[in-house]
Formats: sequence, C-alpha cells, structure tokens
Amino acid sequence: MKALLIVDVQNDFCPGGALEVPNGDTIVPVINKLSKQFDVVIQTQDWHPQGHSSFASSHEEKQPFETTKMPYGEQVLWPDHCVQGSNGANFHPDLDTDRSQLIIRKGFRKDIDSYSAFFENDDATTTGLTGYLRERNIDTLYTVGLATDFCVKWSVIDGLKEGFNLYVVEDAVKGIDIEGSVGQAWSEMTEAGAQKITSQELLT
Ligand code: VGL
Ligand code: ZN
Repeated sequence: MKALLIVDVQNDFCPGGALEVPNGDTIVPVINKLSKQFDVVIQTQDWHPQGHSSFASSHEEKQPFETTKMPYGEQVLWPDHCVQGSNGANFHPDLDTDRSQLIIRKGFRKDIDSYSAFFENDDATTTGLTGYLRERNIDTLYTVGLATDFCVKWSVIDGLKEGFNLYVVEDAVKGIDIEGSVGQAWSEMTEAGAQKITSQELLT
C-alpha cells in the first residue's frame, strides 16, 4: 500500500516567510492534484519552540546559514522559523490538508533539530512514523514538499534505511540550495535508492 508524504509545506518556507525556499509555493497546486489520488496522505510540520537550538539567534555571534557543532554533529543555523503556534508554522493557506490522516510534528525538542520525518538529527530519537506505516501496511511513499536539500532529503534517506520504497516527485519539491545542496541532495537520494518520478507520470 502506498501513501503521499507532504513535507513541511508551511508559510515560513514559502516566499515572504522567515526561511523562504525560492518558488516554494509553486508546488502547492501540484500537491493538491496529487493528494486527491492517494488513499493515504501524511504530512510533516516543522514545529519549534521559541529559542530552539537550530536558530542562529540562540547562539552568540552566529549568523543564519553558518554552522555550529551540536553534541550530535554539525548543524546549520537558521533564521527563527516555524515557531509553535505562529502563522509561519501554519500550512500554506492553499494547501489542501482536509484529506491528511496523520500530521507528524518535528523539531519540538529544544536541543535537537529534526529534518527527517523518521528520526531527529541525532539519528536515534524516532518520530514514530516507521511504526505507523508498518501497522498500516504502507510500504511505499511518494514524497513531495520542502525543502529538497534538507527535510525532503533526510526523510527520503531515512525512509529507505527503514526499508520503505521511496519515490520523489521532482516537480513537487523545491530546495533552499546552499552552495549546490540541491544537486547534492538529488545524488544522495538516488544513490541511496530513491526513484525520481514526475507528477505527470503519477496523474495518468
Ligand atoms: C527545514 C531547515 C530547517 C526543511 C526545516 O523543512 O527543509 N529546513 N528546518
Ligand atoms: Zn526547522
């Protein structure tokens, strides 16, 4: 059984948002078309407390997009974004969320960031998604959303590690692209075993 996984289509990742992904909003109509064709739709929502450790503002003398060492490894520091309960954390107003059966919130622990829908950035703390999918006999995920080079990439790589089949819908994802990170993400995802597909192929 298959499911559509919609990653982080939130105001802060869309143009005008705190951590905007260029043209991030242009995938919304494509995702809305796709989601009508799936019996199971799952979403993720980046959901940080104020003062989260992934925010540059929580570190003295750090600017957004610089990196720091966390106990679990290197971490990119971001502008404050997707703060719990803020408008920036809301889904894009045009995204059809009515048919979503599960919304996984992630990044709510102050000291650990969480890009992936499966594991937090310490690579150990789980979100529970694997168990949910197994109990529902879902073995194949079609991934769409934001951002290709962070939350989409890590969700796909972790999903493959957990034994699921992963497709990435190339015209329904957009990336931040820090120094070629989008191209890098595509190589990492395909080398890990993900398959690229277009919305056109899925809609016909
Ligand atoms: C994301 C950076 C920080 C994402 C979330 O959704 O790709 N990127 N938090
Ligand atoms: Zn975040």
